[in-house]
Amino acid sequence: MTKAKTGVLPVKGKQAKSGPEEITVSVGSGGEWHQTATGNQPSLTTNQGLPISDDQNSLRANPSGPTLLEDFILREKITHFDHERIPERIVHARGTGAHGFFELTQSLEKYTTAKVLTEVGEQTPLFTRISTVAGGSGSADTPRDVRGFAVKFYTKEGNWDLVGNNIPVFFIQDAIKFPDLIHAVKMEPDRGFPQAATAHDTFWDYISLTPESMHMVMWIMSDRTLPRSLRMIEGFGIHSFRLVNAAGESTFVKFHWRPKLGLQSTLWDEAVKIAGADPDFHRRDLFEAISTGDFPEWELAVQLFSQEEADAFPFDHLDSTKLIPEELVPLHVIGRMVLNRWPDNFFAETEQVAFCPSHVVPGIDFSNDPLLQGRLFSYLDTQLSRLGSPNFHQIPVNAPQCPFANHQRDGHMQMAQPAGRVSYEPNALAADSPREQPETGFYSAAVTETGAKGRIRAESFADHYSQARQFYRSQNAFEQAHITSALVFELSKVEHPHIREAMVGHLRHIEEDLAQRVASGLGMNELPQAPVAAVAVQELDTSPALRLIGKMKDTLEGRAVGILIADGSDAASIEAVKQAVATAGAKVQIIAVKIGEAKLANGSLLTIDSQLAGTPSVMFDAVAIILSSETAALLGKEAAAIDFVRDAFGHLKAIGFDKGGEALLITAAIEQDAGVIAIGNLDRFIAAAKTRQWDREACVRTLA
Ligand code: HDE
Repeated sequence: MTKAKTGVLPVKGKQAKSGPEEITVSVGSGGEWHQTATGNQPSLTTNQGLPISDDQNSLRANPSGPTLLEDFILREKITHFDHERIPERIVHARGTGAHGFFELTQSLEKYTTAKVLTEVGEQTPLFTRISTVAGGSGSADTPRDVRGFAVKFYTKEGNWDLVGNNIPVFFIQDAIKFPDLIHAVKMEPDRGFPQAATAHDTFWDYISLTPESMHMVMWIMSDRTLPRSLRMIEGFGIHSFRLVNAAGESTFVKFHWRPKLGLQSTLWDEAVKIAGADPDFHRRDLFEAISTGDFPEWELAVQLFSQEEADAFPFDHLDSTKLIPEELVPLHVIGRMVLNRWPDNFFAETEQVAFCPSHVVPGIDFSNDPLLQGRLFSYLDTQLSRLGSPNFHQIPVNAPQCPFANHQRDGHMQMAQPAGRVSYEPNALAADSPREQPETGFYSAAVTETGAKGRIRAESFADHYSQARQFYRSQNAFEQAHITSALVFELSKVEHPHIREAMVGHLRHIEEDLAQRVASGLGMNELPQAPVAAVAVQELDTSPALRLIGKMKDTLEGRAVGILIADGSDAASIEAVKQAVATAGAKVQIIAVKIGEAKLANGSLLTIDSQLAGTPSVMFDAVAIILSSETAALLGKEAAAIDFVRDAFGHLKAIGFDKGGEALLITAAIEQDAGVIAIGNLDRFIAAAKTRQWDREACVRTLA
């Protein structure tokens, strides 16, 4: 390399704090930049440790000649790059995760020997990954979809993986149906679309022929599948598990995660627009919350019940399409989870983390739920194919944080180097080799199994509509309208009329009015025939705990408010809104047509956080419009500004305004209802910002 020039580059921003103050840069004869190691910087090397003199130019026969095969440095670098990807997860490919801890506040000693559930005050490290189900790893964060909620506890007695979802029930009752369900929801195989969407023929064809999925269908058509933030979703272990105590007695348990910030969802139109404005909306939100020290937190709660109590339930708790209403078996909060550390490396941790429901600890055991039983096989198998080695437990994010030892040896990518000649047991040659622990080791609950073997679906699994009805009837009028409209939207995308008709037929068993509204939304003249139900639909008591709106908290904590301003805006008004929002625990962003600085009416300069064209109001929970009358007139001609306020209005958000802001609202034909508030009345604005203006909905869109 001929060095034409050598100089020193100042390093700007964040990097400068942790990294070197200056980087030495030399410019090669071809104009490319070289960064050369100084005394305290590490050498760039190959994977074999060979120092590299030039990482910008491959080895060529002469300045304009061919590249030589001999260039082992080029080949090593490119070969590694070619193998950078591993197979993405078959389901739940799109996800994000973080480290944190679980702290037990209530001992379950009466029920289990598991230390993680008995040692009050202990903090157990954990890694949590939250995902969508249907889309590929590059899909957007906000499609209508179930969210996976998987937690790996690194306990003193081995890893415990609680691999759940944000919905407490599932589509199917038996694991053997899972590949068909997933094939139906994923991209259609002949055309390769739609990505991350249930609104297509194969999904609804399968669902219409799978009545057991009707309860789950009610949940996925609700706004639960449109979360505002991953910090604002619940998590459920879904299946019944068993806790086993020191006397060997077992108790059934269901696990629930409840977000400290309460539940929040977006509206469908909003979720669709967020996907365009910021496909990483949820991932970014989690990253920003953790990196600014606003650590997401959930309570862990359990429902505990005996076999005798289960026998009296009007459903079978081993059926994953059923839930146990909180009103029937109350929730006991036993601890909290805090996510407080973002991974160093997305691939190494979030991508390579391998959850398996079969990872349990002594004192936790499985139930006979046939869906869970199938999962006990599936996850280990999928990790072998995804991570390519039976040694995937050695990857740091997967490795237990307690000592582990056995006689399993070798295999692809073995990282451990066990010494000695003994790799079997029993043995009398190595006194220090690992041995069984009859007292404290894992044991299964001693359950007696009787009955004839066969491919059988229990009769107690036959009721497919009662809990679907219970869920629908438990929702308020707004929630019911969203479910109904979601069904109309989804089925309107289905090309085959017989699938639409079959679905509306099922809905008749859930609620005649629901079926009627969906049929009318789909332009059907007559209600189709309902299919024969295997058993009569039961009238179960409604369960207010199943409502989403009921679980929203009256708070702005963890959320965001956007203030649209321009040159000439009033500094005091902006400051007052900023203060009030910050006091309420939310973030503020200042938006203007251009980034840089705005010159306010009093001559002061204000830094703009985001450009209007790239920051629609879907990014915020509420907005304030603070403008001079001149800039309001200019913005009235700006499509992005009109969309900003119209969308905020259409998405039922609070809108604060000053005199100039009001002029923009008038241009955008925004009616001043109870949620459109002069910012002179800041308390009212903040109170309205905490919620949605549900009553406005009837004025802005036609729901089914
Ligand atoms: Fe999964 N599921 N699943 N699943 N699942 C996977 O494992 C499977 C089910 C869930 O963030 C896969 O590592 C079968 C229910 C989550 O890494 C795979 C059945 C629930 C995640 C698999 C189910 C879940 C997965 C794909 C029917 C809620 C993401 C990649 C019996 C309780 C975990 C992988 C992560 C991932 C199989 C049903 C939750 C293929 C066979 C019910 C949160 O093994």
